[in-house]
Amino acid sequence: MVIKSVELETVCGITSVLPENELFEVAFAGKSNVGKSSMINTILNRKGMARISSQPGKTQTINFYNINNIGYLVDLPGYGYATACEEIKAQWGIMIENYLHNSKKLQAVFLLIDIRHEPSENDCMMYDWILHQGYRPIIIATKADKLKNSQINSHVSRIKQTLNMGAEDLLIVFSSMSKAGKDEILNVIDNYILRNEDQTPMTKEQLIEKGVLTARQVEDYKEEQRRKNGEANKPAKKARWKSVGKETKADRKKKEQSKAKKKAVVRKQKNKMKHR
Ligand SMILES: Nc1nc2c(ncn2[C@@H]2O[C@H](COP(=O)(O)OP(=O)(O)OP(=O)(O)O)[C@@H](O)[C@H]2O)c(=O)[nH]1
Ligand SMILES: [Mg+2]
Repeated sequence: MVIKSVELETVCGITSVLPENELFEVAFAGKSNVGKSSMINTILNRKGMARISSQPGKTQTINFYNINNIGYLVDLPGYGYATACEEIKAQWGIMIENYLHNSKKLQAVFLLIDIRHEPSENDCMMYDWILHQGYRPIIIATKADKLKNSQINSHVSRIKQTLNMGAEDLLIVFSSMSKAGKDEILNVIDNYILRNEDQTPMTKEQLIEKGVLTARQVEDYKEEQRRKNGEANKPAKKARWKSVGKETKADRKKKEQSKAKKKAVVRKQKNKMKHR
């Protein structure tokens, strides 16, 4: 993706109502000071677009950057900002959760982790929360320039292990200093979210075909389709019954048929015996 235009379109604070955007959204989460805003500036090629600071807690709002009028990069406030008061921290948490839970256009969530450190308890909680919301988190291991090349692999393994990542889950090593990983992030946005021909978001069918969606997202989509087709809940109910080990109508019919078959065989054998 070539960045042609960027505009900070919406800024949401604790009391703001979140926008109902028409275009797709991609969000960047991570603890305070991990380098979210720096990463957004790097991939957008704009030095001062997202405000950065060596003081944690710089981004205190949810910022929606409109790119090329095709979608939004969403800069989230960092969690775990130690010196913020508990009440503010809780409100930020609610704001982030509310956004991740309710956005209808959110297509992917990137979670940034400082490559130098083992993911914290908060990082693990965030990872699980994103999974729970039905997204497959894409990890960006930031500040790679602070490690020697020879250290990178072992730090990556530690992050994957601590977060309990699957072999197919994505992790991108990134540095806003060297710009390493920048193209990879843009490629992920291109390949996982946009159709290459016209740069519009992929349809759910295309995402399923590419294997991008989690099992839960696929189930939700199927359920939505069933509802649209007026078959609300029927197959889902069947699946639910099966999952708790209950017998469905079809199971019962099968059982009865096999009983009848067995009876017929016994009857046949008895008849044979009689005629001997
Ligand atoms: N060496 C190095 N420093 C970085 C890198 N990315 C960010 N930083 C520095 O880390 C500090 C925090 O960066 P931000 O981009 O403001 O972090 P943030 O995650 O947006 O922080 P909050 O807004 O508080 O959530 C700044 O001093 C950056 O210059 C990087 O890749 N390498
Ligand atoms: Mg920030």
